[in-house]
Order: sequence, then C-alpha cells, then structure tokens
Amino acid sequence: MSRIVLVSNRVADLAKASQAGGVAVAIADTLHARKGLWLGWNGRIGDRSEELRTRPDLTESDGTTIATLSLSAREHDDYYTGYSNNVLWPVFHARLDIAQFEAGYYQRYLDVNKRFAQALRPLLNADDTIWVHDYHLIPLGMELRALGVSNPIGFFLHIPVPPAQMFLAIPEHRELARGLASYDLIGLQTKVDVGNLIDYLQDGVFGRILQDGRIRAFDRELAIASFPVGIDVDSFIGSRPKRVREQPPTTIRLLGVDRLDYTKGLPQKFRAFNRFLEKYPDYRRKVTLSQIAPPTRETMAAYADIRHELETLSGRINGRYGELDWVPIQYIHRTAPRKMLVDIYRNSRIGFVTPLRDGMNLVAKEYVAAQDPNDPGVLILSRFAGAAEQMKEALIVNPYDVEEMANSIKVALEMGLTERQERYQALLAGVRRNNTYVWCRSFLHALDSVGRRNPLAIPSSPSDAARKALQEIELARVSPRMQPN
Ligand code: ADQ
Repeated sequence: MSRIVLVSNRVADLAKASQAGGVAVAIADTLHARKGLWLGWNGRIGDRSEELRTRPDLTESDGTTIATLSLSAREHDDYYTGYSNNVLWPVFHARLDIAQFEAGYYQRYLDVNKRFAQALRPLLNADDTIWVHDYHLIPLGMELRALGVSNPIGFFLHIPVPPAQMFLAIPEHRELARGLASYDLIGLQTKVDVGNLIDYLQDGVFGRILQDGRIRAFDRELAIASFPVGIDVDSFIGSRPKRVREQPPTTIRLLGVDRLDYTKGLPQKFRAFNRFLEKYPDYRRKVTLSQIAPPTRETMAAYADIRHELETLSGRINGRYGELDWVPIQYIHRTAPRKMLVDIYRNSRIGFVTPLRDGMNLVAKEYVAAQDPNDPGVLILSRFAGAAEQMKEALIVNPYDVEEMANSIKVALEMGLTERQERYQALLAGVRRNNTYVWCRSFLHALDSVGRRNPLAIPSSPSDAARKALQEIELARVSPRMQPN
C-alpha cells in the first residue's frame, strides 16, 4: 500500500488525536497504518533565513514523519488571518458583506502555498498519495504540479461551498478554480456543496461534465464527490457517566457547544431562548441554556464584535428573567475537557445546534452519540448545517427564524419517550454508518482509484461510499482500531 502524505494548515498532535474524537483520530490511524508523512505550520511566527524557510523541521511519531514550517509575521497576517480567514472563510459561509476583498492578501496566500509545495517536493516518493486539507491550501496542488509532481493529489474542503454567484464575487476566483482543477479528486461535505461547485465550474470557468461524471476544466479532469465527515462514535458512548452538577439540580438543560464564530448563529440562538421564556412563562426557572463557546481568532474585528454582542445579550436576558436561584443562560467562554463534554452532552435534554452555515458540524453527531438510549435527549438542528443532509430525524429549524426556534424548544421539551427513542435510534444508526473511519477510508479509496488511472467510479451516495470502504476495511483485516463502528 502506498504511503499517505497529508498537508494541512496545522498539524495535530498525534499522541492526543484519540482524545480529539473527530477527524484527527481517523487521520492518525491512517498515517500510522500507511507509514505516512504530515506537513503543516507549526503554529510559530518568526522569520528564518531564506534557505531554512523551505526546509521543514522533521520529527518521527510512531512511524509517521511530522514536517513543520513556521510563518513570518507578514505571512501570518496575509495568508492566515488575511486571505484564509478574512476572505475565504466569510465568502464560503455566505458573508460577502464582511469579506476584505481589497486588502491585497492574495499574493502572500499564494506565496505560502508555493513555499509549502517547495518544502514538500524533496520529501515525496514516486508512489505517494497526497491528501491536502481545507481552504488555506487551495493552490497547493497547482504549485506541486508546477514542480513536476504527478502523484494522485486529493483535496478535502471542511467548510461549505457557496452558491456560484457568491464564488464569482471573489476577485481571484479564476485562479482559485485553476488551483482546484489541479487535484484529481475534490471531497466536499454534502451533495449541495458538490452541486454548488459543479455549477460554479460550469458557469464561472466553462467547465464541462464528462460522461463518466468527472469535470473537465483548465485542460484537466477531476472528480468531485461528497464524503461527509463523521466522529469516532465509541469515544462518545460508554457506561453512564456521573451527572454533572446542575443549577439547581432540577433544572432541564439545553446545550450549545460552538466555537465563538459569527457563522454559528449564537445571537439568534440567545434571542430564540429569550422568545421561548417570554412566550412560555411556565418554563421559567425550569430550563437553562448552557452555551459553551471557546474563543477563536480573537484579534479579528468580526470575532470581537460577536463576543461583545453575546455578552450584552446574555446579560440582558439574565437580568430580565434571572432569579437569585436561577440563571437562564450560562455562557461559558472557554474550552471544556472532552470527558466533561461527553458528560454534559449526556445530561442535556436538548442539543441546540443552530449555525447559520456550517460545513458539517460534529457537535450534532457527538450529542447524539453521547445520549442515554433509555432516556435520550432531542437534537434541534439548523437546516444550514451540512449535518442536516443526513440527520433528518432531528428537529430541523431555520436559524434565522427566532419564532420557529422558540417553538421547537417547547416541542423538544414535551416530546414523549417513544418518539425521542425512535428519533435517537435512527440518528445514531446514521452517525455510526458515516463515522470518521468510513469518511477517511472512502476518500482515500476514491483517490487511490484515480491513482491507478482507472476511470473513477464516483460513489452515487455517501452510503455507497461507506459500503465500499467497509468492504475494503474487512478485506484488509486491519487492526481493531481501524475498524468502523
Ligand atoms: P469547526 O467549525 O471547528 O470545524 P465542528 O464541526 O462543530 O466545527 O467541530 C468542532 C469540534 O470542536 C467538535 O469536535 C467539538 O466537540 C469541539 N468543541 C467545540 N466547542 C468546544 C468546547 N467549548 N470545548 C471543547 N471542545 C469543543 C470545521 C467546519 C465544520 C466541520 C469540521 C470537520 O467548520 O463544519 O464539521 O471542520 O470537518
């Protein structure tokens, strides 16, 4: 089996991957099984001599080579904060209004991608399979091709693809499209994303759909398919954990767990809870919204604004409805240890997951996996989370409709045990079917098919992809940790 070479903006700590529970655990297992290499930014900012800038630091971890590079302060400002997070992140999440198109970040974004490619080139073997992750590295495949790399290269985008009209608003959209066309396989979270990208390639850069389903653009042929990201289900299921202390003990908990990001719909969620308390006064003192929202990207204005807005909103709602022995909104602005998170998921009657737009949203899947089968809670899920494409048995809501969300809280609180169990069982079956190992194996299976130069059979649905991957896993008789849930 060929070696797998992974490239992403940051490199995860492989020793701690199993605690992370999401995509990191499957990637760590794959790298281990295929004796891989992982290249990324080491998180440090500092200028190095020209010669050292393309020579990564190499370390070995359990048979995997970890190669890391640092960024200069200007690269960090323009490649990471600037183009990746102030242009691509907002546009891909349908926020054209806050994208900083005119700031001139693109050139350094391209330069860093070029430098990553130069650093990787000497480390590659002829039969390596290369897997590039996420929006920070769209041009990487093109830069590798320019250096003569002909290995199979796949790209997975963790965030959503916007409708074609929004993609066209990016001044450098053609260059980005040329970068995307350099890959053999592009993996996206949902079928909607696949449709959006194909529409854009057809409308924006005259791409053509070929008979085998691949797309021809910029004289290259590439496959585009959905591979929904999953979780390591078993790390969220266990013996019943001891209950976390409640406030007061009889309060029913609604739970939100989201990075503090303007895409996660937190102000709308707080307003919906406010409306619920206003409209259904009998529930006051009986229900608490616990929102755990660790800070990210704090130096950016849009993130400071959302933090300020949430502090004001929670203060206002708590001031209006709170009592000496009851706080309506517990707003916690930090990361919770994973073990504690599992306990909180299990002891929350409602998982309240209402992003305005999200590639997938793993919290929705983690919440379901952690439930007590005898007394499961209810998932309220935004229709604009990628997860909604698969998790149809959740209470699906429009996160812009505060009234609908307020009503859905009441529906969830009053749902009978039988209905809760039926929905939970159906949701859990889906979360198991499309777990993180299936995601990883099905993407690599498809990419390896491209590498063998066979006409790529694009899976017609995620479940087909999952089935194929499962068969392959069974045939390969891999170690127990690699087996799907
Ligand atoms: P994120 O935007 O980070 O990921 P998400 O999928 O929800 O979003 O993953 C967050 C992870 O962080 C979850 O595993 C969650 O448990 C953890 N987390 C969040 N808040 C936490 C807290 N307070 N304490 C501890 N852990 C916390 C991007 C895309 C998503 C896509 C993922 C994976 O934006 O749409 O689902 O990548 O592809």
